[in-house]
Amino acid sequence: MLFDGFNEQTPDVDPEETDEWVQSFAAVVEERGKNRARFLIRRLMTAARQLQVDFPATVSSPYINTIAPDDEPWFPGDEYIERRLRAFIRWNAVAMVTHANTWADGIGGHLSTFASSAALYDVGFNHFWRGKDDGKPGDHIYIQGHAAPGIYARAYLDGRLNDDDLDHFRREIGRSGLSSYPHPRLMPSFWEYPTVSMGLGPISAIYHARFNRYLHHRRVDDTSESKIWAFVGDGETDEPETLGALHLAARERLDNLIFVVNCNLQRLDGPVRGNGKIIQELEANFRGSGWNVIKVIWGGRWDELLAQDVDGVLANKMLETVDGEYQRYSVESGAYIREHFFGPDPRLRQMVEDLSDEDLEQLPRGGHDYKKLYAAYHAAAEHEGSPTVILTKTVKGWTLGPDLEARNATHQIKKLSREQLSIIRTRLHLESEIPEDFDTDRPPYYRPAEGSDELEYLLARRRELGGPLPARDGSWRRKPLPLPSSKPFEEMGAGSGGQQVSTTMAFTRLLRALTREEGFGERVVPIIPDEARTFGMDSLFREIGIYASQGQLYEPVDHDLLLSYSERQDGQLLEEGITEAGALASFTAAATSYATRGVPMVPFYTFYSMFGFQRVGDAIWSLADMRGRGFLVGATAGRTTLMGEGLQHQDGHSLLLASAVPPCQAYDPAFAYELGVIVEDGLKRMFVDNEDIFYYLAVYNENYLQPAAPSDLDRDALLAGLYRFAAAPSDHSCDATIIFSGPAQAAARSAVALLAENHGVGADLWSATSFKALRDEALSVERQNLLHPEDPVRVPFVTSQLGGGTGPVVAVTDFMRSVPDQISRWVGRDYASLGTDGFGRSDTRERLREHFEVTAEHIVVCVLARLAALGHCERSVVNDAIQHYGLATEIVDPWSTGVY
Ligand SMILES: Cc1ncc(C[n+]2csc(CCOP(=O)(O)OP(=O)(O)O)c2C)c(N)n1
Ligand SMILES: [Mg+2]
Repeated sequence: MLFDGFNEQTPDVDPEETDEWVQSFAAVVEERGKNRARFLIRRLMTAARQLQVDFPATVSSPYINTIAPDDEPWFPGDEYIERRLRAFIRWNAVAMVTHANTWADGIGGHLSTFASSAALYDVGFNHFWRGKDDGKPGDHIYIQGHAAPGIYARAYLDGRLNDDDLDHFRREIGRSGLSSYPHPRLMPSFWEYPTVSMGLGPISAIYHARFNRYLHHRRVDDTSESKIWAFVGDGETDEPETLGALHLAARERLDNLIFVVNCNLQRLDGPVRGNGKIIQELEANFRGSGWNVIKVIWGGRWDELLAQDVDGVLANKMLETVDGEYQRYSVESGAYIREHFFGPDPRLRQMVEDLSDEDLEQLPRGGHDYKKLYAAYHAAAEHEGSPTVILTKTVKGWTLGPDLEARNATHQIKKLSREQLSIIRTRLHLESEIPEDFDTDRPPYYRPAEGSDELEYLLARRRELGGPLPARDGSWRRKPLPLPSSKPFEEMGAGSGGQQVSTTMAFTRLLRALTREEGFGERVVPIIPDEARTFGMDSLFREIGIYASQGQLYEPVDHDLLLSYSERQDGQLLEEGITEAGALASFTAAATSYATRGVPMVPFYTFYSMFGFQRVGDAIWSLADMRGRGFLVGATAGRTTLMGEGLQHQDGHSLLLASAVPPCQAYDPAFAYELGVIVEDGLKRMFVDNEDIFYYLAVYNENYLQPAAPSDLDRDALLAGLYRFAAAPSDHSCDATIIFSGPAQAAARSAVALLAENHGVGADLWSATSFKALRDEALSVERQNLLHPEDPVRVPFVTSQLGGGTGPVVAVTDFMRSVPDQISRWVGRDYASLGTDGFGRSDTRERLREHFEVTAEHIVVCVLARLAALGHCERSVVNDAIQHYGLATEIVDPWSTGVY
């Protein structure tokens, strides 16, 4: 029994009529076969649509092109010249990679990805993608990372790269060479979007398209003329990030977004879906998610065959054949294809009777047929109301000859033999351009002469479309960003008076104040993945509005409350829901808007610190590559400060992970005024000095009195990572120094008092706002001293700061000890650290701090132990203190002690 919720529960008003329809359908199946039956159902559905009878869309269609030949628009290009140009580009890409691997065997580079997608790019470059001339931002193109050689090869033709540049593919040290993949960090005026970490390109493209809408709806920037085109590998669609946000694109009706999936049926090791059909699978996924799907499977020469397919047997065979077999047909002879594809069914065999074996070998796939591609791109660009995906079938390694085309190893082949190169030369009809006796190790590049038809055509196409692509550098139209007044930062500097406030609350206050700043406020982009209430940010909902492309179509349940949930088309807050990957992609779009659109935006993305670097670390790396600017705010930080939540939530290592990301400015402020100084300086560094850096700020949820900034605050030292918070109390027999970060300030301050009162030790107190900054500076000084022995020796900042004190230095933070240990080499004094290594636990703050041995008493004992080790006091003093404070001495968490 087949259950169908609709049929089961809807009364049949005319069972007789229903029966007639069902019987006739059964008769069609019986007499004319299943293909005819399928055809009729599809026709009925089309008719229903035409008569405006709503019907849920089916998720898959036959394995043929979506656009019928009769519906293809006229192709406006010069086919001959375009094919010639494509041949030059193909050849130059091969020559460049081959040459690189002669220079350094094993240096790598990819041939087969671009070979499969050359036409996909050319049709876009020649006919669709708008450049950035005349101060326009143009279209945004996410290029498959492994197709980079082909993009360089085109830039060589349009004159942006020369022979020397191509000779420096994958040779970046010493001279700016061509990066292996799209890396804006390495080629900042060329590449815009790093795509080579699979999955990040597609999700970034989706959120970028949504961010363009956001800019438009908020009237910050007119984005109506720009489309986002994202090229995706079919293997890449296995990444959860690739398909994970499709629903958002459909829900937001992002018709400014076009995906092109290069379905060459192969990934690195072998077939993507040998036993299935990746195009059909993706069609169902995209259609089910609400996308417009255009399939470009067959090249033009198949049209005649399909036109003869009155019984639908060819379409059926196409549908039944699995991808593993299609891959095989790409490498087999025409005779084999005749035998195995057309052969088994006499009707099919007859269909190709007049075609030679050679003809059969040359029945191309849709992704190599630029007219089919043109039709698809045209339809996609015109489509309204939803995003479009073009699923296009290609052959991996196309035109690279029998050793590479569709071979399982093709992805990894980097260097070609003379014979292989000769085959390509012939296949591309380059006998007159490339001499027969070309140098195998260094095949020549080919650029048509100035004034030649080909070059003129290529340049004219790009001129018409607004200049060459890819190109990055928003300075061509940069809208200035006026900085906020000093008022919001002065508020931070004033402290919290008698009120106990957490640094998260202080941050929220600062963010709110920044959004109100005349001229600056509108560029602030607060981003939250469904945790606003946790961070006390729900106050922003009503005030600045939550962005919703359709506004608010309902009256919210809390409409009568002051902080009601307020969605608006011009809302400023991006409430992303539970998707850190999506929120980070959103942040990336905002953080790079200064370059991609010439409109600097200032994103503040606030998240559970545990679900930042650990969860989406690769996306943050990509943000760094893209030279993103903005503030990542890791809230509820600290392994003991976030009490109750336990092992999965308590973060004691995000600062360590942040320390691995070069441009990331990782700060761990203890007080509101520190936060204010850091943010104020950050805005200046990123948006006035144009430094391509971003910030990571750890903020916490422990409430305490926020002191006012000391009148003699050394701002430069605070920003450099370490400043003296308090001098040691006077009248003591021994000296020591205690360094704290973040909420460890309380224990550190108490420890100072205990040391003075109970042990006669005077400790001065320092706040370390950034161990990363201290380490980075020390490393550069160290290098300077190493390689410039004749120059006066320079002293790292951290050494000079602590050098004035005596006795041991003890650092304590709510992070694992590796964070403060980053500076140990340069402290210049006896150095020990306390921290929260190991897994978190659910308990109260106090008990957690006892467990991790970071209480004031533990700090005291640590200071005494170091003093004893230095011979400044008796060892018995330490033992007495342990007894006095009742510290546990047994091992309860071997992970935190380093036993393992
Ligand atoms: C996150 C990530 N994992 C693995 C890789 C290594 N890798 C590079 S290319 C590739 C295969 C790509 O296949 P597909 O997406 O089908 O692209 P094609 O080259 O076939 O067009 C893999 C696994 C990567 N670049 N990124
Ligand atoms: Mg592939």
